[in-house]
Amino acid sequence: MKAVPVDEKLIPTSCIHNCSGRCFLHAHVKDGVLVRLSPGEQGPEAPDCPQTKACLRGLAQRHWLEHPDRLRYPLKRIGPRGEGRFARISWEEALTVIAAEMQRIKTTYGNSAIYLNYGTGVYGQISDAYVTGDGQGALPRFLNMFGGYLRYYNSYSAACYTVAAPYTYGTVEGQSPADLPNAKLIVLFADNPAETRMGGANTPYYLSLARDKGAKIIVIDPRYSDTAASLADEWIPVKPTTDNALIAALAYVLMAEQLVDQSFLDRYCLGYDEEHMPAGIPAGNSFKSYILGLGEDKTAKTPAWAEAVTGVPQADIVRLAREIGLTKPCALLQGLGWQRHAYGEQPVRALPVLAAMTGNIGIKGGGPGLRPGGHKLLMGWMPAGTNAVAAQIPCFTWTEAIVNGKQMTADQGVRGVDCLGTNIKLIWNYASNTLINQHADINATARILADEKQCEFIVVHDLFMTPSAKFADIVMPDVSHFEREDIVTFSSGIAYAIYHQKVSEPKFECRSIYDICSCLADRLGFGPEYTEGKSEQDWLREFVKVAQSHDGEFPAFEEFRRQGIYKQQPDKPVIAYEQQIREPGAAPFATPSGKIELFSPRLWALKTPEIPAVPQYIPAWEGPEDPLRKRYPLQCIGYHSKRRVHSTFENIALLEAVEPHALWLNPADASLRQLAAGDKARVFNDRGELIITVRVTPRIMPGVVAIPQGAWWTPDAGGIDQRGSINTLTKYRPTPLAFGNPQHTNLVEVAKL
Ligand SMILES: Nc1nc2c(c(=O)[nH]1)N[C@H]1C(S)=C(S)[C@@H](COP(=O)(O)OP(=O)(O)OC[C@H]3O[C@@H](n4cnc5c(=O)[nH]c(N)nc54)[C@H](O)[C@@H]3O)O[C@H]1N2
Ligand SMILES: Nc1nc2c(c(=O)[nH]1)N[C@H]1C(S)=C(S)[C@@H](COP(=O)(O)OP(=O)(O)OC[C@H]3O[C@@H](n4cnc5c(=O)[nH]c(N)nc54)[C@H](O)[C@@H]3O)O[C@H]1N2
Ligand SMILES: [Mo]
Repeated sequence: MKAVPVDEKLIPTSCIHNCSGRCFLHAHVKDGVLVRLSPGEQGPEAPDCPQTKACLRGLAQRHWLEHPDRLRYPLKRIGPRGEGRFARISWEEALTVIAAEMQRIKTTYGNSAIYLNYGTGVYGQISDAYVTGDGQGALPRFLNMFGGYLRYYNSYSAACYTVAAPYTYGTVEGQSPADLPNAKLIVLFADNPAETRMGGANTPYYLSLARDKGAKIIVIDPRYSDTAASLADEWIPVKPTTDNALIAALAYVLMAEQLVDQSFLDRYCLGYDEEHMPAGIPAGNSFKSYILGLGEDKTAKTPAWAEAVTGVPQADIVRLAREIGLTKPCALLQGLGWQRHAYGEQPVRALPVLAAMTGNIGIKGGGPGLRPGGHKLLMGWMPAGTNAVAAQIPCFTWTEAIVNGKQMTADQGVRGVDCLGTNIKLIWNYASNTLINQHADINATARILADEKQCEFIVVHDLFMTPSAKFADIVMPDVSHFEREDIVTFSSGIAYAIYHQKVSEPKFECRSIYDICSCLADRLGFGPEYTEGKSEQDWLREFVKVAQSHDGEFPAFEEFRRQGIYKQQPDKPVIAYEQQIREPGAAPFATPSGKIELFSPRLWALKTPEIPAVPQYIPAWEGPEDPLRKRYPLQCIGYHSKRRVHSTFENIALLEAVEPHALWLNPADASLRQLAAGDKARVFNDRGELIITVRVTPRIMPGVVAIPQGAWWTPDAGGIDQRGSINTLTKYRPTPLAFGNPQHTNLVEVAKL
């Protein structure tokens, strides 16, 4: 046990934010006050059962819990919506208004007009903000009992990934990160785990073990990311949105130099070459024909062709292809950065082709060219029952559903009904800054939200007066997870559950989501059904019983609560699609053909040029080939930085001191604009303008700039964002198949302020 002063109590707690981490922490509490956080004790570090590795953000959370700006009381809007003027009200008044508005909107427009917005600020079996799977937790339970609500599907994280990858494999299976040390070569495309899969996800840990064992690591990214800087042997910069051209040329070289595992392709894949196409498809449509220029575009995807598109020198492309073709096993990993683009579906399906061409699928040290996966721990949830509203929209399209929901159909991604039939009239925005800050095209969104005739009622439940909270009609102050109990689980190389005890008493008049939903349920006439007379801890006891029923070693409730963490130590790492490769007859892939569909008949049937049946390079709007570059010559990408979790922790000054928010700009682009490090610059396009400090660095390729996503939009009187929120510049244009968010595809100009 840790040595602590006698007057300090150690209480198990966690980090429950959306960083792909979920770390176990100890709260050091003195006289009821949190004095510091330290990494929770978890026994020795071991590759088959690694520790969750708390980061600076997690350890700095005292500054967040005790922040002077914490919301204290319920508030109601007193000025025009979005202006940010509020008056304190009582909970009585807040709950009365919310209940009345819910009733009014239900009666006037029906339950489908009530939208629970995407949010990821809180994870937990009771208080989860992100509506996953069948949509469980306290808030969905409440809304279902009220008659249902309009749900979203997809995420802002991985829309293209989760929609496109199953067209190739039928399912989405990732290889355990614990298997990475078996690889001889690891190539990361648009993947920055050193910043985005730290903590419990542990990918940097396994990458460093792999490197220690002699594996070569290559990073493909327009930025020399922290992953490239800290873990890689080589960095290959590529122009954003052009990875498909790079992969096509890699495939071309593999073909030209006979580095292709033809027997793997013949045995397991559909549509690699003309000999393995489904019946009825005209010649020239296989992947190989596309690469060799025998298809419709009559363009061979040679390294010279790809150099012009991607900016990667042809010699580097040839060398990389040889390395991938000759080094086995090779793990090809994709991040989510390249699918948050105009045609984000395309790279997702392209990397698996390389994995198949090199026979790396289903083997140790290799992998399917997807993202890391692993084990899952089953835990009970606060049951939500069923949602009487069948309609679902892609989470990115909610602004469209405010304006044009009545007409939205499958063409706009609507599922469950033929036509949505109503516009969104009420938004419940819980633990989310996606109402404005994290959604695309902030200025357009602000105009939509400001119109009270469109969306008639907005409630925000948060800890701070975020840019989103400023658009609320009623703001409710939440307790943080340090002020309530819950269980949070995480799946990665290992699966684990953390019990976070209450560390300090709720501040001011802050109330949890369960508390609020219970009070509202009372007012709306289903209080007893909602709570079943149970406290939060009563529910948690039930959830643990579920975990115990799946895992005989799961500890008793009291022990789990006292310990704070339970880890399932896996027997062995998951090797994705191992069975399908070992027993092809007995275990087909879950695609219609049972094969790995490099050519997808289902996509072919869509007959949409923007959704080809084999993954292709499609020049992006606002990509390097868009004529708009004459006016806005720089590609502006976002990325998820270690500084924040999205917009959460934006207000912790200590973290800002560690990594100040800044625009990455190559020295060549800086000197063209007479900009020096530390200067303030304007970044703008037709959608908006922001002011940001410039970081002049060769860590970003010329022609590309980067802004870490998540800074809080802070418009001045003229609408110019003074802080540098990248969504001031991003575009609302859903991707063609997944209706995903292309928030990394933007053209801008930068100028000295
Ligand atoms: N341009 C651009 N935009 C992006 C992205 C990008 O890469 N580029 N990434 C997208 C992705 S992948 C995602 S997942 C989304 C994330 O977007 P969001 O899910 O909106 O995540 P956050 O911005 O962290 O907002 C979480 C909110 O929860 C609040 N919160 C934290 N703890 C609590 C709590 O205990 N109770 C309550 N009630 N509130 C709490 C925080 O104060 C914050 O306002 O952003 C997307 N937006
Ligand atoms: N510290 C921290 N960790 C996080 C989060 C956070 O906010 N903060 N958010 C979590 C969440 S919800 C998510 S979804 C994940 C996302 O995590 P990631 O999958 O890592 O996503 P990004 O940071 O958007 O992009 C990864 C990399 O892709 C690069 N990139 C952008 N465009 C392109 C391109 O066209 N081609 C190539 N080759 N590279 C490109 C970017 O420069 C970046 O380095 O991170 C999670 N982890
Ligand atoms: Mo995400």
